[in-house]
Amino acid sequence: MKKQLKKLGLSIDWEREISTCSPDYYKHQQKLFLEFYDKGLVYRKENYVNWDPVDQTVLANEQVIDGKGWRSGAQVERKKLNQWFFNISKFSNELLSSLDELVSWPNKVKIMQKNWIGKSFGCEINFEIDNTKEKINIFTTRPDTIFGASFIALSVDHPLSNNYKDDKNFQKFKKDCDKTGTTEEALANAEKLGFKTGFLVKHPFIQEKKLPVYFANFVLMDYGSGAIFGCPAHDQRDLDFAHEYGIDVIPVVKPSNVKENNFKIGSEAFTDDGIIINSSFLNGLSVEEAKLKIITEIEKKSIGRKKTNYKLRDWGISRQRFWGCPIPIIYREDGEILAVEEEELPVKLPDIKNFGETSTSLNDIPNWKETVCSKTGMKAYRETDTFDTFFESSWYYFRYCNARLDKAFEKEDINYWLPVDQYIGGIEHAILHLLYSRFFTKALRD
Ligand code: ANZ
Repeated sequence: MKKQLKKLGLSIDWEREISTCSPDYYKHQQKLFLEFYDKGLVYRKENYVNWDPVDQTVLANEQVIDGKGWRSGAQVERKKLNQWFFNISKFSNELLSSLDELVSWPNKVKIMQKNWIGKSFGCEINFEIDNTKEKINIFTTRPDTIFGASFIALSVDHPLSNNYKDDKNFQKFKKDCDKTGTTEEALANAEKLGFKTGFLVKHPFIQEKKLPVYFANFVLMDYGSGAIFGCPAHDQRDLDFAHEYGIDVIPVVKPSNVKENNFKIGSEAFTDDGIIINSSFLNGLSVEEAKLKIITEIEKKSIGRKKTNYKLRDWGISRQRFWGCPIPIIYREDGEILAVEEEELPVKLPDIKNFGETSTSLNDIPNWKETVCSKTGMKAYRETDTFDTFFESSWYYFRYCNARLDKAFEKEDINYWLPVDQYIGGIEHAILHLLYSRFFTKALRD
């Protein structure tokens, strides 16, 4: 590539050339990671991932095509793995509001980022479980449809599932759900699966009315509270589910130009704006008016409150492959998880010929993996996952400002050269590289 660029006669200052795969570059990156770790911007969590059972690796959402791995064609599964995360969601609101300052950015990119961050206004409502003191907390953006609620649906990982730990039918149901993948799109398009619990909840505004509680495959645990009230007449997923399980469909919004008696819900939910019907004190209001009124009532009754949610998830940065930048963490035999001492950086990759032909995991190299804790002399092993390579591209523009500096970068150089005048890259970077790099700048500032 370099030869070709030279032949093209491009006027490039090769003094500033960097190689992100070289320890000269990634030693700074490992240090940055440890600084983020110190400041609480990095954490480790067990989380569901897209798992390709043939290639034995995690796949990003973009690498799952129609539920199958892009390389192997294998059915992707939901699997729980311990992963390292950057706390990018801490910056959701700032990443959204400061889009306005990016006056030279293409509108298309800004809109994509806005949608990806996905700010949702709505409210939380607590539903009381019948015959117990327990409550189920749900998140909704359509509290105006509360009188059309006909069931509650929970994620299979909702805490209430503990009641079904030993139930064989529930375990089988959960296994079936694992085959659906983890993306919102996959869940929306998948066949709707439910498991009926023995619980009923009380409707907060209709006396004596009780709603059945299901576990359902289309409810995500890591959005809102992992629980919803279903209003089949006005949400397509809820409607598909209701038809599958014989649940009531109660229309509570009608188009303004159609008479109430003539309005019927068939196989399509009505999701447009309209006039509220069948809803006691909300009747006759518009959707927006009804939202405000019902939230006031909910807050008055102390059964919930206004709530803003974001779609943006934390950035999972662990990859199960040998060729990335090693994550500078050790696991000590006494169970402690420790950052590698700064003097010991960089943690380099092992130099092994033909590596990757039989295994693609550092986990298979015992003499690299096994180490000792320099403080205590106790045995330890290294983190064998490597960083997502988007980490490298999250800060190269800082490094270009002074590419031979001992430390990662210097404020003075950055203030002189940045921001970037022109960026050339495909639209596929809109919600990846171009979002991660904005997060990075803000995190480094903090
Ligand atoms: C009742 C309702 C009635 C809803 C209706 C929609 C239409 P956004 O934020 O735009 O995605 N929801 C909430 N948490 C969920 C979860 N963890 N997994 C799956 N779905 C979830 O939309 C929020 C809506 O998505 C919420 O509003 C909830 O369904 C559902 F006529 O509540 B709604």
